[in-house]
Amino acid sequence: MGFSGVDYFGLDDLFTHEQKLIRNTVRQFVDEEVLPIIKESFEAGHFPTQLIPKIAELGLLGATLKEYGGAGIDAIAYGLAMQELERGDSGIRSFCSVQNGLVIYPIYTFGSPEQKERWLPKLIQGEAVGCFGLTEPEHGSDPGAMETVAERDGNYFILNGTKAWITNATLAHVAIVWAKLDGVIRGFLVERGTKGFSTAKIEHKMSARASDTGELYLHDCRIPKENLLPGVEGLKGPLMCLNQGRYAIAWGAVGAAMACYEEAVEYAKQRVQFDKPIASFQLVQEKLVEMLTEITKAQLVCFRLGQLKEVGKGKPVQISLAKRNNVAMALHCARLARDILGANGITLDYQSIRHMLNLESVYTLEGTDHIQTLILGQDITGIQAFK
Ligand code: TGC
Ligand code: FAD
Repeated sequence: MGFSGVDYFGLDDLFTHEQKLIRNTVRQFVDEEVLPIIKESFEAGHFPTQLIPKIAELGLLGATLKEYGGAGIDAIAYGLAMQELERGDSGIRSFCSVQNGLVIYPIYTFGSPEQKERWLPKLIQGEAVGCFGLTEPEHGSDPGAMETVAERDGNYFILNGTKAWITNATLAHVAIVWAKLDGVIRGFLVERGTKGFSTAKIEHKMSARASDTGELYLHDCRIPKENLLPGVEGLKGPLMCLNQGRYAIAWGAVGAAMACYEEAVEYAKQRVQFDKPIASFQLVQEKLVEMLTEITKAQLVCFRLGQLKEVGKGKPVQISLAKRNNVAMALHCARLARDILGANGITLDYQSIRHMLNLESVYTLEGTDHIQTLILGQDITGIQAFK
């Protein structure tokens, strides 16, 4: 039987017919196409590339765009789709939300007409994959200190630097590379095959194993001057992209938590100890109540955030609150579920440990839990505590 959802507060009554249709379609895709293969992908440490055409066919790439072949769905429908994808695995949501928020979004928002024509249709149809190079080996939470540089050379730019921990790195046909030009952060489109540009997979990860994570190397990499994203200067360019990515993660984390909750409830009802299902013990019930309560609160945060985003009123600080709360919530739920499953909970025959391990990455990426905390602290007090 497929996943029937977790909806304790009747949120389904608030979703439109179209939002539910999209959610249910992605839910079915995850049940039929992701869950049967994800254990092998995770164990092998490979992103299941065979899913890319199907993800594109579902309209999940460029999903909120109305142009260039995008499906033009609303912010809540998009959030629900991310929720369902991450119910399958964080790696599937990552693939999709990086392609959308960190590649299609900056090309659409900051790109030239020629850049849009060249890349958006292919990225939306899943014929091309993109990645987003902001983090460097020595600069993660503080990307403003990046060392990657671009220099002008006639009709070209020469790029030098290294980007680390980049999702979709080795799959990507095009990388959005953020680098300093005359000391100012700018975005550049670097195409695979360009001399001086190479990528390598990061091996031995114990988290996000079904996601492609790698490094980008730029060594005297010469790109045409037309590959500069003309529409933005400064750190606000990549940070605007991160608003999109963090929004997707806030919803995705709910999906991961739902998967763990469902698994824990089913397991607790059938697992017998001391001649009783473990679900009959108060300590186990308390954990299930904690999970359901936290999932419900996170769903309400997402729903309201989605409403605000749809009318252009979602503030970056509200997105930070949702990312921070929902990822910590999901990690907590995954650990509780893993505990309820006892020893069985440490095997990949169940989902909770996979989600738990993935969520350790999600806690760090797109701005760590601390960074989201300090973004909110600054908003509350007016005092910046990063530096
Ligand atoms: P700060 O001086 O605060 O800001 C620089 C400029 O940016 C503006 N700004 C924003 N604009 C849009 N959206 C936001 N959320 C913004 N936050 C700030 C700001 O107004 C300013 O504009 P202007 O015009 O005055 O220049 O910058 P700071 O250097 O003090 O840094 C602030 C801080 C620490 C919050 C920021 O650097 C940060 O968020 N750090 C975390 C880095 C991060 O999140 N990296 C993620 C990399 S990508 C990734 O992880 C993908 S994972 C794949 C997956 O999703 O699975
Ligand atoms: P650091 O910044 O070194 O932080 C280490 C610790 O110090 C953390 O606990 C942090 O919260 C804390 N800390 C740092 N500064 C402060 C402070 N001022 N106050 C309090 N605590 C602080 N990046 C990309 O650009 N593109 C991608 O596609 C991408 N995908 C990723 C995929 C995965 C699976 C992972 C794990 C990471 C990915 N990242 C990507 C990188 C990610 O964004 C960074 O890991 C993240 O921003 C944190 O940077 P860091 O790992 O260098 O940690």
